[in-house]
Amino acid sequence: MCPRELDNDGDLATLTKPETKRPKLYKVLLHNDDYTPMEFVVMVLKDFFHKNHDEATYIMLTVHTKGVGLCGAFPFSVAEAKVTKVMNAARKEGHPLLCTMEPE
Ligand code: TYC
Repeated sequence: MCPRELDNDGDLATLTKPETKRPKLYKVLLHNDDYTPMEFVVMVLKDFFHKNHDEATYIMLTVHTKGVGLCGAFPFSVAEAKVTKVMNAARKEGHPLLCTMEPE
């Protein structure tokens, strides 16, 4: 709805300032486990999150040492699709890798 205010005549005046709504974003997270190979996690970060080799390696090592790491932040349906693709790829290869999303 357009924002409105009362002008000094008491009429309704429509403000011209456009509403700029930022879409709500969801963080996609990778979680550490003891079994998923490091190379598989690097591949996931390159193929599904468009990271280069150095970025992917850095994020993978962050997850490995700290337990969790950020892959990126996306609108809900994009984040949901990425989580599904990562989990399907991991299960297909028999890895227990966990990928989750949460509001930013
Ligand atoms: N900890 C795993 C290993 O030592 C590597 C790993 C990194 C697993 C990141 C999951 O999200 C992960 N093989």
